[in-house]
Amino acid sequence: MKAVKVELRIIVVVVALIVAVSGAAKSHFTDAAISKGNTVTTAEFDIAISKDGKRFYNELKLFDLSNLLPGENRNVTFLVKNRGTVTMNRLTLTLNVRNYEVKMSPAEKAVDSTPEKGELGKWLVLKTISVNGRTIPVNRTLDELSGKTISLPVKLKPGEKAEVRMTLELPAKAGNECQTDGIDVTLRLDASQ
Ligand SMILES: [Ca+2]
Ligand SMILES: [Ca+2]
Repeated sequence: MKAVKVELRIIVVVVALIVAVSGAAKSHFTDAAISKGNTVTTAEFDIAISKDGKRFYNELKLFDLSNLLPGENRNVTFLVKNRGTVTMNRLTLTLNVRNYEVKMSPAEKAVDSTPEKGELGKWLVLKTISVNGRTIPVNRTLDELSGKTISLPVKLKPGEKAEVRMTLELPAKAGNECQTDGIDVTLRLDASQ
């Protein structure tokens, strides 16, 4: 009985092989359609800044204001550009301010008890921000604004630019404690869809 069973298995295997070989040998017309090179990519979001509108950068120093006097106004103007492929519907500006003492002048020493800490940011006011001539009042000191986000009234389509003007004022009542003081300002522009 055992020997018969083994023989039967062999026969089954041989039949299966014959079917497979005959299937491959059978010829007929065939055809196929192929689509290659299909891709999905994401859009590019790229905001850049410039001083003169000729070349735009991801990182650029924009201003160096010196010898500011109480009662004086100064403007800082720069351009922002959408270098990406998607409209930027929201644009914000964030200032980060670090105060420092350039030196302690004799008149300043009399009223300033903190030679390691500058006071200019406590006095210097960002009066307004204008975007393409549209002005929004701010009227906050740089210390008050530090770390806060200001929305800019503009939308930028791909390739579009906008001119931003910030008007800074050192009020006339600013006293000797901010003589020969300095601030280091980091401006950050954030764009979103
Ligand atoms: Ca001080
Ligand atoms: Ca000071």
